[in-house]
Amino acid sequence: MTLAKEKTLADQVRADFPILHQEVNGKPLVYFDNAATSQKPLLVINTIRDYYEQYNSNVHRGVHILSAKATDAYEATRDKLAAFIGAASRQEIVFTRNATEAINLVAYCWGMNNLKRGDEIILSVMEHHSNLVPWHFVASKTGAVLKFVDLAPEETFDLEQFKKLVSDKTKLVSIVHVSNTLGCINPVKEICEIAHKYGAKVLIDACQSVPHMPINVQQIDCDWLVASSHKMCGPTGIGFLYGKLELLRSMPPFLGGGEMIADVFLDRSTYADLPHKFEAGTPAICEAIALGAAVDYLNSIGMDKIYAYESELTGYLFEQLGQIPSIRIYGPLPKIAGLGRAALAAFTAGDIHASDLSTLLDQEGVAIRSGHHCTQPLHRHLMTSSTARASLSFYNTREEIDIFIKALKETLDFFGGLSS
Ligand code: 7TS
Repeated sequence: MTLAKEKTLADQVRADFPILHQEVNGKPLVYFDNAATSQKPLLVINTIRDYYEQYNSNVHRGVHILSAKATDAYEATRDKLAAFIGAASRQEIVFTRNATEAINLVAYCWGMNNLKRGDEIILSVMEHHSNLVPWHFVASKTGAVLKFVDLAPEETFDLEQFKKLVSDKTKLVSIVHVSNTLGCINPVKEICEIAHKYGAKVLIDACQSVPHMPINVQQIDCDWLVASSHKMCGPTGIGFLYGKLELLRSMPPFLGGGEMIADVFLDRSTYADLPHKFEAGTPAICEAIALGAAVDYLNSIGMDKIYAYESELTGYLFEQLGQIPSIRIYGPLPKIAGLGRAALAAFTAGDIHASDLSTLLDQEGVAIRSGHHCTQPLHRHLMTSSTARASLSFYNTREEIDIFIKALKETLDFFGGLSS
């Protein structure tokens, strides 16, 4: 008896992603740039079309039916997000433009108001520029001092060094959950526990974790958490900030204008309750509603299932890349990562420039990213100016990894036989 090949998760979902079914440079597209942005399923695309065709309207202001419908759908996403990340209250979810804006919101509304000369902010060397530059602003304005957690020998977050760095002077720890370059999954629960012993607040940059694994903010016990819709099957132009209720209450508004007020007089104003206090002006209504559809879509698959499938793909990717001797992958190997490893590999091959690798792979229909991936300090630390990065999602397949590896080997051979 021959058993039919079992359908993988990717086999089950690929039809939901129209963009994947095209040729690029005459070759079937292999989209391996998911850490930069994910592709969008039909449910999200149709939600956007339905909104503009059927109920485009401003929110929170009209009593007419279209406005009521738009408001309900917009606010429903807040409930969906709160449930998706395990928040205690829908008021703890603030819509922002993206994760970058969410970090800036915390930097301006909390950092600028609560930090003073000599206070310490702990970041790590693997942070995305979005989780560095806002703290540069805060440090230069308040006199707070930035401290950095290094890499452990396996190129993971050095928890032991963090334990030595944290002290009564530490007021904030702002750390990435999954590095977009190293792929390591950082021990955020432990980081929060340690930081809280010293009374420090913790912000988690969950851009690369929320789309790929189950997240529960109450279990992690972080004070804030940020993510971007466009990396989690939703549209661009919207992201969110989670913050503990009392903490958000204690923070002054970010931007002033309509939507965020209770009463306005000529010379002063009072502010709306959470979360509207932080959502000035007409928001990204359609984008928020479509983000709700993205959450529905991810839930319909199940984040456990997504994580398990992507972990299996990661194992295969590493097995295949590991057979090419000239490839140096940054970050931990999947089996020694402890907490696991995200489905991405940033790598170099001898002294071939990463952008040459990505350009030649593009000729074969394989989309990867090259550059510093907005982690320039990390690249400096690793003593390379750029890396090539293949980043996977649950709709990618082993067959696509085979195409990528074949194209990569051919590219390396083109540059002088570095494939074996
Ligand atoms: N934090 C991390 C860990 C990220 O990976 C990114 C985007 C951001 C923050 C910023 O997200 P945004 O939506 O506010 O721009 N990372 C990448 C990347 O790896 N390639 O392109 C964007």
